[in-house]
Amino acid sequence: MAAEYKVGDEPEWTRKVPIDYYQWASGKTFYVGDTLVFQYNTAMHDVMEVTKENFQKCNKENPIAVYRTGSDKIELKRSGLHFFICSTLNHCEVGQKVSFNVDFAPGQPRNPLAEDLKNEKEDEESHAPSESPDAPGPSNGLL
Ligand SMILES: [Cu+2]
Repeated sequence: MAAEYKVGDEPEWTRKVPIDYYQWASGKTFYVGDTLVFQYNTAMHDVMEVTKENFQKCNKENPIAVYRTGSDKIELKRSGLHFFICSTLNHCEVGQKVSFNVDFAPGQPRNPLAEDLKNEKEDEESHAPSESPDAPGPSNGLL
């Protein structure tokens, strides 16, 4: 089952409480399909997904995505590293930032999005002549 995580385990995504977001994330395993919940006062904070480089520098230019509802539910749709910061003033610099790795759950399709693309591609290809996968390849006789 996909899990839902309130980021930092605190009521709010904030810089006020000395929350160590690194510590929070390092004790968990995140899987594709899990959801992160960021709750915060929109006058004070927001959520930006950024690249690793921008995460390290607290660079707010060219974010991957920006969330501003104050109650953001972000589904983790891809595996690999994810980086989130608050773009307000110096909040990122004082520690309002979180990064973590996202894995595939055991038995989970390696990449649901890739599967969708693959299926679409196969649909297209089924209309065109293609090599039969059952046709013996040139090296089959040697194996
Ligand atoms: Cu903030």
